[in-house]
Amino acid sequence: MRRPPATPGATANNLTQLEHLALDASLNLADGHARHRLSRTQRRIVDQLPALFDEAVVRPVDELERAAHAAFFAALGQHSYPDGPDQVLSCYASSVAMDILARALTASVSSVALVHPTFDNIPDILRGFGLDLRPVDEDSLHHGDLAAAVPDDAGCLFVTTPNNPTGRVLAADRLAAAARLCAGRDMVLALDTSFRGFDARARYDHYRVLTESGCRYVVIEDTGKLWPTLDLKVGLLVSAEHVGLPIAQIHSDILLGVSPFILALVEQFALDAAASGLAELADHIAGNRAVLRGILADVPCVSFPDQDSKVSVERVRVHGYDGARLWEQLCERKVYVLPCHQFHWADPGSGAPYLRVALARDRDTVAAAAEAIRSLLLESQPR
Ligand code: EGV
Repeated sequence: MRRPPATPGATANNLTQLEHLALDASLNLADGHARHRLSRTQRRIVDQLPALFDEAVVRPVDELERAAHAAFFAALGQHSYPDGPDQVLSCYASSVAMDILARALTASVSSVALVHPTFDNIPDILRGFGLDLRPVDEDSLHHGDLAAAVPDDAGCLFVTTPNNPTGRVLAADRLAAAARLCAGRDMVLALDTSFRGFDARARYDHYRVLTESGCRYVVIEDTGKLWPTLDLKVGLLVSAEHVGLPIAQIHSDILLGVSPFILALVEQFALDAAASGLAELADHIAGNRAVLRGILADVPCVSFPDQDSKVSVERVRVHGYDGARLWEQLCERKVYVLPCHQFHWADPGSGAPYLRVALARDRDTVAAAAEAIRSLLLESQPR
């Protein structure tokens, strides 16, 4: 069931509730899920679904799961991923992996240092299990003294990389520094890498860096943002052998395993991604980003703060406007994007001047939404 947004503003709802409102709209640029047309080679996989189903019936589940994991990690450059017992756990979605991680953390951790801003379901899930949150400004992860930026009473540092919505990628040397810091303080280092498929700079071998540091790491990987498979997807919960958290136990409380059919589908899409799919996807997203920026280029109050971003969402800065008010006005015109207050989970006001526009859509959808945003901005006054 869809719940209408609470009045007066959009800030009373979480981002997913706002995404829900948009699900059946033709101009749905709200959620970060992949909703563009299948590529030619992806279409060929979908044409083979009955055969894939039959294969999933007979192939041993353990073998299917290993094959899906191997194909996925290879496509994303994660060659040193751990393959010991329970080190890669498949989940229905990355949010389920997040939920399991949060619950596992409560066994020994009371506060989490979390990147700010980031998608709101991460702080919401962590808080939901009673964890205290300490914001770590995104900039301070990338430059300057990391030890000073990460509160030393936190038991876990959590970083989304590439970040959602900014697209910022933690470089290898900064990941190594974070991993060393966490190893030295015996903190858990947790990463959400759901958007790494969009950005080659996020595809260096993270597991090599993490393993070399000796830190207790957890990584949440995701197929859900990458491929337009109607939310047939898996989230992977990956952890160091010595992570010291009851992750496998809690995973087994929640599920026995994901569907072997979906694992078989993930294997095929990952093989396609490695062959040509990631490059095609990057081109498609870059083209959509150029269309959005081009159509809004001459609107005086608009700028694009994430110049380097390659991920499938784009922030639009609307100088002098309130993003929540614009979001409402766009909803009235049946154009759905996201306001950004909720991404700024520790300081919602700092998200006010931004909208987030999803780019994993067909080109004409992005163009039509961009035209609607342009018209609205040109005819209305800043607040
Ligand atoms: C994004 C949807 C959940 C989430 C969307 C997302 N919300 N899982 N509560 O998948 O960027 O739109 O991450």
